[in-house]
Amino acid sequence: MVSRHTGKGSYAPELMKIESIELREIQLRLKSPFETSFGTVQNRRILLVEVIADGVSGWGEVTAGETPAYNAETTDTAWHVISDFMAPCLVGRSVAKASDFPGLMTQIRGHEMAKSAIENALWDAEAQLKGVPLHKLLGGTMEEIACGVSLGIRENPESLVRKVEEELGSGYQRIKLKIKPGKDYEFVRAVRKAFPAIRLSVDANSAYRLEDADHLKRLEEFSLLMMEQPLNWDDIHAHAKLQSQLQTAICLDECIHNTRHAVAAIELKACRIINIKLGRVGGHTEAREMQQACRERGIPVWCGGMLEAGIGRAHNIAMSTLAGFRLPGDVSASRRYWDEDIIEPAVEVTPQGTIRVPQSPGLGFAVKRDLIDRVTVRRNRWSPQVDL
Ligand code: OSB
Ligand code: MG
Repeated sequence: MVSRHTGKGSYAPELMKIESIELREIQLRLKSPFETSFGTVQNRRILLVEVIADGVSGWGEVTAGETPAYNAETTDTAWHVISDFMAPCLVGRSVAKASDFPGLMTQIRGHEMAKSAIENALWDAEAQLKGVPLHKLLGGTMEEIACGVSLGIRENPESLVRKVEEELGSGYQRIKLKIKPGKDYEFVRAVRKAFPAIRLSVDANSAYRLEDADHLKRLEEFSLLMMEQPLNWDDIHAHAKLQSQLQTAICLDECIHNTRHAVAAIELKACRIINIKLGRVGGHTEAREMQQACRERGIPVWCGGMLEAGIGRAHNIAMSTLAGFRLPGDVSASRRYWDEDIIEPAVEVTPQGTIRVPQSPGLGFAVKRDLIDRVTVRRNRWSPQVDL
């Protein structure tokens, strides 16, 4: 029955039945290769989850990489755990709300990116059933979010400076440079010299060791807004030791998988800023709790990116409207990455470097099924066994 849910305000807090789950892999090529300290990617293998709940279709995106270089998950590990452990036990069940989802997953350790795709699809469905935009259902208060860009490692400082100039021309409010040993100091120096007043940060994706502290300290002369995840992907303790030696704020990304990690890092003084990624923390419920915990402790957060297609991007926009998101995120226009995005309209950025939050129910973007069908390379669908 769809009718009992339709119309703003008329929704009774009944159960939402998960009628079917469809998982598919799509392949999309980035407009240009993206290089980080752990490797280069151009051909993306992205999993999409479509949940049908009470006749409404909700979408989520798995933000895992193709290799386990950023974190332990990959496109294929997510395919495996969703197919073999998550979808079969969910389909046919009812939940009162999307935020009940983590409670159903307590027997599955880790695999946050796989969980996040399903949970976020349920959030999209719930918002549509209630007739409200997703950001409102989450409790978001901003109608426009601030955007920055993350720039991959480049051949030489000159080409990086040209790229920064182009992005600033589009209005972006903060520039983040990917760095690694040998491609750091000269690159940051060139950008800072060309643009003395911009908000500038760096992201090392775990490329340095604590012994590199003196080297990292040399970057302090560039007045960076933050230094993101310089040390090991799972080492909060080492970051605390480094933070005590730096004036520049450390921002943790890879280390933080849940609110407990965030609170530990804050109390240990391992960082002064946290990057929240929906996939890395397991979905909207955990992300909302984490931003709140950070807000209560005076730690600003911002929304990170994982080279998402439109569905992941739309979820990032909704999350970024929560009050704790006080710094520009890595949420940027679809056209920076894709010739054609899988949603419409594509995500666009204003000349002021902001994204206006859509106001229609759910994600607020239409999913381009024809395009998605064309780029799908495998799919699987679960619906309840019919008792005869
Ligand atoms: O560390 O933020 C990161 C991309 C892949 C893996 C890790 C990261 C990134 C980015 C890209 O920085 C941000 C974006 O999607 O625009
Ligand atoms: Mg990062």
